[in-house]
Amino acid sequence: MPDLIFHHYPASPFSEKIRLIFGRKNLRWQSVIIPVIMPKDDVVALTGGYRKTPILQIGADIYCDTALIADVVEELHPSPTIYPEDTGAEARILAQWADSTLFWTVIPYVMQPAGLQSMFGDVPPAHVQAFIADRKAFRGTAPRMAAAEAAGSLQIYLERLERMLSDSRAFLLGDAPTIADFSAYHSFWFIRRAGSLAAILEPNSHLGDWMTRIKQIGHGDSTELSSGEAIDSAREGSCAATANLPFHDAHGIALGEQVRIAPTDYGIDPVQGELVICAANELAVRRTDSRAGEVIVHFPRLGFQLSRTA
Ligand SMILES: N[C@@H](CCC(=O)N[C@@H](CS)C(=O)NCC(=O)O)C(=O)O
Repeated sequence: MPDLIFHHYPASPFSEKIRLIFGRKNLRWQSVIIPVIMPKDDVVALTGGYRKTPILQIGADIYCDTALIADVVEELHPSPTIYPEDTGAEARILAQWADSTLFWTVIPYVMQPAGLQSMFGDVPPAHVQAFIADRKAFRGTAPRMAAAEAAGSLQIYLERLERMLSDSRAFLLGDAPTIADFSAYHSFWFIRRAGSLAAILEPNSHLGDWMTRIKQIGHGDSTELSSGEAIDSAREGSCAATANLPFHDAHGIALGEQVRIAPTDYGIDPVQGELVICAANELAVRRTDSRAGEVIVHFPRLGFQLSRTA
């Protein structure tokens, strides 16, 4: 099996989603800790511009966005599945809601002064200011919910999920965890780190028990790798074959053309290269970096925009 090189940082909720999936599948993986704010020169050497956290590297293949990372991990290690035959489609839709709507309700809730105080208690003020400035630029023009709306909405979402779990179900869609559980969990994991604001979770005892069950899954078995070693591994590694995924045209852009791919929501830094995968669920470009050599950077189709470079 190819080595899984995971680029992340401990406090990242989306990284926690994938660390738990590694745990569920009892995997060994290599852990590269990356900076929390820009600059992220070693990340960008691999991705060509994409800066969100986390990314998964397998040799010279770089996978962006946890929706795609989860699919890649499932394909390599199908058992136990996180996309069961009977509930896989519901799980994906619930996961997409959790990774977008729920997550962007939790962020403004946690980023209130009380949450910031808990998370950055001992951090020098200059670092906190640098973090706030970085995330302001990262969000760009994406609308931001006020803390009061976030708290009110969160209450409703919590009650709905609590009701799903109270139906004597161990996990959101049945007896085993699916992608929906991992996607919903990481937002609540983030709230737990926000000191007194975590009290909003307390009335929901089924949700609390569910969080305990998910936490117990653990993170599998990781060993540390430096970002320089990861770049060496890309330069020395090979890329996976790209020809086996059927071409799925929605843009009138052919394989082999020079393109730009960027997230549609926030952190919209584009990646440029030669289009080598344009499949139903996945896009990828081949690009060359002076340090990482030739790499293929992969994205899910959902949440990304593809355009021809001028
Ligand atoms: N849709 C993305 C969202 C990833 C995301 O928003 N990650 C946050 C951290 S949890 C991030 O990139 N923050 C800015 C940064 O780390 O530079 C995914 O599923 O991977």
